[in-house]
Amino acid sequence: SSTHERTRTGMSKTALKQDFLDNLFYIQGRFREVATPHDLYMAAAFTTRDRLLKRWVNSAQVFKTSHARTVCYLSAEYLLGPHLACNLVNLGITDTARQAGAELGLNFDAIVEEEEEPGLGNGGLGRLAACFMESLSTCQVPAIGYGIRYEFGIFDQAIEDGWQVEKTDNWLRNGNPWEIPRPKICFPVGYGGHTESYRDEHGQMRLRWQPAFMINGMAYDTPILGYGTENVNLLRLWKAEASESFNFQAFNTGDYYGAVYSKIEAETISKVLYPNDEPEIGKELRLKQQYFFVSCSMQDMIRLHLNTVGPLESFAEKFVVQLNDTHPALAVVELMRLLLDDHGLNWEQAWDITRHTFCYTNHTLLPEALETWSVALFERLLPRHLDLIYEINRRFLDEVRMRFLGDEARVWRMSLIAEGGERRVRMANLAVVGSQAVNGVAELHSALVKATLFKDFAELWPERFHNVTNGVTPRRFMVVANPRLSRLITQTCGHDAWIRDLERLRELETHQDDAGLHADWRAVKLAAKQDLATWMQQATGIHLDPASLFDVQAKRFHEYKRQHLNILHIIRCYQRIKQGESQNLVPRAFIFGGKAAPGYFMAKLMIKLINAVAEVVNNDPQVNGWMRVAFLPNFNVKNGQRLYPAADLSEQISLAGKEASGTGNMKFSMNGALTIGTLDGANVEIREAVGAENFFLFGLTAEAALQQQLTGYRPWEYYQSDIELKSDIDLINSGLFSHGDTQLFRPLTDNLVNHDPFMVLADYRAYLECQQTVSAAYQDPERWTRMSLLNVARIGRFSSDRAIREYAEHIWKVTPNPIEAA
Ligand code: 26M
Repeated sequence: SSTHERTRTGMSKTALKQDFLDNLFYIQGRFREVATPHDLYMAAAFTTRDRLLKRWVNSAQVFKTSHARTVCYLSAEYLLGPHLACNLVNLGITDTARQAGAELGLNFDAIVEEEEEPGLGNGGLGRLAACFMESLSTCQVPAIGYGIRYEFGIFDQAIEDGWQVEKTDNWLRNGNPWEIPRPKICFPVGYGGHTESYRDEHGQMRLRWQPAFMINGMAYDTPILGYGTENVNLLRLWKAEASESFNFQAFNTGDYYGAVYSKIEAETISKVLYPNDEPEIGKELRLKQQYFFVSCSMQDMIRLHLNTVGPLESFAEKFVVQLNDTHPALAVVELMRLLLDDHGLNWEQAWDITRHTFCYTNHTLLPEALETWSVALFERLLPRHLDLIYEINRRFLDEVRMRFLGDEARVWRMSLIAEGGERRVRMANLAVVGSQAVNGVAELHSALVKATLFKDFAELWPERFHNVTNGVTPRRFMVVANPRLSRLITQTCGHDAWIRDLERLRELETHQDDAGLHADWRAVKLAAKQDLATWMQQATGIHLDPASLFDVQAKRFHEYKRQHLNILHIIRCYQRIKQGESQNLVPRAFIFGGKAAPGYFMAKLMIKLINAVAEVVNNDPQVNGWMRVAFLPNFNVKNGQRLYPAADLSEQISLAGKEASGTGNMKFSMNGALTIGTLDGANVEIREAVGAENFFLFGLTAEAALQQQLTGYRPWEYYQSDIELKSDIDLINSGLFSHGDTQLFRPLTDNLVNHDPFMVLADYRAYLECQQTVSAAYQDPERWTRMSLLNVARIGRFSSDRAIREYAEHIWKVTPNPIEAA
């Protein structure tokens, strides 16, 4: 009861109301009558944060004394999305907070809507890190997430004249109530300079690095609470700052303005997130960023270890470090440097610890996406690390030579340094050599990792390779994004245990033919579509009919994801309707969302084409009863949460073998969308889980695609022989969608006809035919509803809780560490 509750931590409605008003007054300096929507949001956020902090301090105290083995997740990206609604769900006080708000005369949804999301990631890889942090806490695994506190996250996308325009994401402008600055948790990070030898106190010759300049990394901590647990883990993001002593005294005596300039220069290191699919940009600053956060994180772990456990010999028992792609792979070298140069261990000791500390996840096989750094850049920026890489490589290649006598071609392929042409450091090889476990993110992807990218390594160390299929958190993507569906599921199952144990959704199967449930299920979907239509109308002015089939493709723009295959189908529908062949169609709303890397011309042209086709289609009264095309601007976590619940059909149409996993596919399916997809990434496993009869499959297999590429793929033959395909491409070239400009989309159409690296034309016919089976299925609402219901009932495996449990058991060897309420 409220009278016994302490202020700031009480969970009753009375306590929430009182503390909300207190926070409004003492933190925002406002009272109800003059508070802005932002003031109200801040007061709600602080009221929620207070409850988190109590659990956090409690968790920290327990972990400190229990010496629990701790997972450190190293990721250059965390695409967190808004915190408030998810934290309320995980605290279990959403309804109480809503009532408290109502009694204060506040609009709860408007307050939640006010939050500006931290978009510190590009797409799948960054969002996966965020889902994993939430599931680590839910699964009660002690963990720290380390990353960069970018001042500007992923750009905001505006659409002007159909083109993508990038706007800076100034997410910190109004303050961030979820982070706690830790000015005293601060580490020096060096760059440049040279390596020198010296004699230590025992007369031993040793090496050390004399950097040319130093900066500091300061910690900003965000608490991450699990669902229905008392466990709170830590997300620790580093901000770059000038190191005062270095710049102001040693170098810039008397040069005040020079000192200020070097301060600005230091701070640029954590200034902005880079797009991951930009061909060649800001190379040097990106390497500086990677080293910056890796160095701070490893120093922090060593500090924690010395403060709690003690001797560094046991470092790998206390910590296991997961490398989220190769962006943090320098951590392998940095830990070696710290152990050797700063803590006096010998090579064998240091390498043994290092090798047992790291694990590495690969997220893509695309050759253009594999990170390499020129040796020259490395030498200039990180000379000591380059020396260490050479020594790691020398010892490693000796091992290869011993195993495969006389196979010098293999040695070349496996070397950490690519030779011939400009010499480059291969970060993926470094990550594999420095890790005890390597994993792909879906079964197909993990198999391809072993068979192609890391074939030589899998032959040398077969036991090192694993699969852990990705997952997503049902708290954000079901409970928060789709409260209506969540309520219906809870009602139908008679419990809400599915939220923590997603396999229990299977209990819905017993109701698969329940007509009442079917009607409710359709009503829930319709309401979500109405919400999206309302939002779309005000965001774009485009009217969507909630009765039509919502056909959605939302993901980063990339040729391999084949948004242009989807556009060709739209153009085909348009032509069929114009020609009076609408008999097999159903009314559809084609909805797109996604950002293109600012320097990726072809991806930006795809966005322009969608908007160009939309303009013609949406203004043609002859087809408007049948189709609409809409581009939802600025697809991010928040907008994703509007989109997933409203989708009937989820487009997962990448060329087989190219999408490592995909996670949007899981989010759509969890919300009752059916998938049209290729046998790529996690689609394969989703189809197995939900049943082939509840999944619209089309297209080449990864094997067939590879085979056809090897024997010579000739896209123009498809173009010449399929008259509908030819007419769709010709219609683009006719200028119909570009006010008569016949050249605008030429780079795209020429590429398709002449090169088509992702085999759009090879899969065109199969895709159209599959879309016809979709339309037919949609015309039978009972059947469609049953399929939708079975998708949800059988999607439990794709919870990120399951993924985290697999990492914990097979890769990290950690066990849950439940925290008791304080
Ligand atoms: C780089 C340069 C030019 C073109 C493309 C790239 C590029 C492509 C992919 C760079 C990085 C890429 O991968 C990073 C990434 O985000 N991978 C995604 O990781 C998700 C989580 O595991 C998976 O679900 C996605 O399938 C995978 O694409």
